[in-house]
Amino acid sequence: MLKTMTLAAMTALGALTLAVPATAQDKDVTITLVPGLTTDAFYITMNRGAQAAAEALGITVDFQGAEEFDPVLQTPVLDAVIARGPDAILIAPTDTTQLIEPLRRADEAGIPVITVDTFIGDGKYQDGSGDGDFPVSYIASDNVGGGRMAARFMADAIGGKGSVYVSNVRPGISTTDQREEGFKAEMAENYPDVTVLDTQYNENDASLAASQFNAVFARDQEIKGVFGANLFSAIGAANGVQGADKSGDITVIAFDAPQSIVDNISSGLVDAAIAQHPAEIGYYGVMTAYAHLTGQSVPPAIGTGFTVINADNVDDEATKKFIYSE
Ligand code: T6T
Repeated sequence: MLKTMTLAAMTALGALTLAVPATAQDKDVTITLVPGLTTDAFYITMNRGAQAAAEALGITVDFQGAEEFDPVLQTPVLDAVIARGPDAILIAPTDTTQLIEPLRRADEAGIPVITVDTFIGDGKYQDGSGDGDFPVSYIASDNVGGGRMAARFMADAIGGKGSVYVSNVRPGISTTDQREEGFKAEMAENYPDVTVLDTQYNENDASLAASQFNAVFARDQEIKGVFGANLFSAIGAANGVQGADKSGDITVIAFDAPQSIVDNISSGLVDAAIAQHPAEIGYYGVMTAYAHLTGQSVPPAIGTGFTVINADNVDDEATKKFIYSE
């Protein structure tokens, strides 16, 4: 086939093959990762995965965020990032609606947006519907499924009956809303003798979550369990149970796996932690951005995994890599 090609055709083909991958390879690529907050072991671990991908690709990923999980603080950080003009933005938006317009500014400036961990709008991107349809892709855990897993562990631990509640951050965060939704749906569908009491919202403050446990326990001494729907909620729930001297009597199921929660599993204070794979989210987030920047089509959503840590595997060598970095 090649032998019969004219010189002109071969030259044209050569020009074409050179032109296609030029976008990202002809210059240094910089991707900015904007976490929900900078000091959370979950996002620190996500950045570790993102840096591993950056190293593999020979590109730069920088990490710019606010110190609290708050859309009012995240928006000016994002505006400053947009002004610097990275090639792509990976972001964990801290509110499903309040980050839509700020992220639209990035999109309108020609900076592709990929959301990691949390989503904006309905979380279904590039399907032609909804206000927040423009991000290229969403890379995250299955948070509804994770909430359902938490409910099953809780129900098994309390013998399928009794009152429990969800310690959560605040409404409007896609991840934690979906975990609560999954938890309640699983209980309603499969555990009719479990009563889920009102959710306690703690603003991502573990101390508040601990004092909320005391208040709930003061009202209902028969309470059987708490589901801490993210790292700070879980730490607070565990501290509350320990402070009330109820370790072993009241079940704590944690979402997320910082070292302190893993230590609490070893001591018996926490029954199980649903560890997300934040490094995987960061790694695939960067790979997806790079694929998009180099002209590949990318899936609008990528689901990452979980590892459940409990008394059975807490000491296993294989479990260690799922404990979040600090
Ligand atoms: O649970 C994670 C993350 O998935 C969530 O969106 C916010 O809270 C964490 O960062 C843990 O603190």
